[in-house]
Amino acid sequence: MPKPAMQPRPRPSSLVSQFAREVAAGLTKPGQKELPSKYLYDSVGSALFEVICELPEYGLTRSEERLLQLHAREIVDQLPRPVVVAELGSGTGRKTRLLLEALSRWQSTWYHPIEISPSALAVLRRELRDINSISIVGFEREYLDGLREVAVRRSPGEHLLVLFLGSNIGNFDGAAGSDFLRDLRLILQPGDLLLIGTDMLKPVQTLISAYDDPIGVTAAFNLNLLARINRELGADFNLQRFEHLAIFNEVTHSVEMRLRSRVRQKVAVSEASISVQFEKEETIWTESSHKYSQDELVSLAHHSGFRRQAQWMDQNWGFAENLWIAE
Ligand code: AVI
Repeated sequence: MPKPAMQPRPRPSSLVSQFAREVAAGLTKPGQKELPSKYLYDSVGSALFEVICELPEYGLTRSEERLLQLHAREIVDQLPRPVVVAELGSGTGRKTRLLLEALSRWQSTWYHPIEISPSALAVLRRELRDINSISIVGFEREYLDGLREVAVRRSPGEHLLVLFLGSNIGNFDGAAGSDFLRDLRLILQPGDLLLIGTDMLKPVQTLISAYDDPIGVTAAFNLNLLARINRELGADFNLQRFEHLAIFNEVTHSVEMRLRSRVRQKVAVSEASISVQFEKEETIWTESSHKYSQDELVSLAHHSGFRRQAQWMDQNWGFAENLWIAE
């Protein structure tokens, strides 16, 4: 496979205007107002998310790390060789390191993080560069665009392992999660693998504490989205007039983060050329975090064109690492 040093993203005409368009669409939508959760992660939001992962109430990240600490070797033993690794959304690389170190014991490996944020890619390259026999080439792309590039560049006989850790799949709303996995599967060849982390259903109070922590880090993470719109799109959200809310939706099995207006108010977003009326207690839906059951995982794999090869479960928190093979 030809190995470029770095694959920067082709710049769309204006990223700001895409942000402005999506904010305008979400805030002027009839009925429930919404903002896309991908915009939670500017540099402040990403830093706050790192803190969330350390909170005692948010067990998800530690749970997955425990699983990989315990089972990375077993996971690697299940893989065909030679294998190229692509990762959707890279995080800090702490969990990925566990897998790459196990892999590096039996082959030299190309590792391709796919990530929209150039700074996150740079951090990852720095964090993982000391692992023996691992060559890192990042792709500054949307997930599936990046994966397509990795897939076309592989050499004949090379298998692909896609990492999609951290239950990031749970942040796709409703059917979008399985649609995404089906699209992902279409990029792969039979026998390629997907290692996908999923947070499992658990008692509602545990979930609410995880998404509405007592020291307010998650609240800051959520409110930062409004602050970001102020900074980047010249809006005049008064953050004191909104509050963070985490609710469990019993129908969709998702924790929903919302921002609730404390008062009746009007907000202008100058770059989006809109002025939005909020009623007292009206909410903006900012993120859904789906929680899975075992049955659901079986049918999700099946409907997206995979077969479950293995699963490792952390019973302590309730998190599953699933290895699926493309059929
Ligand atoms: C990134 N994602 C899997 C996190 C989650 O748990 O859904 C984002 C998050 N939102 C609030 N806390 C954490």
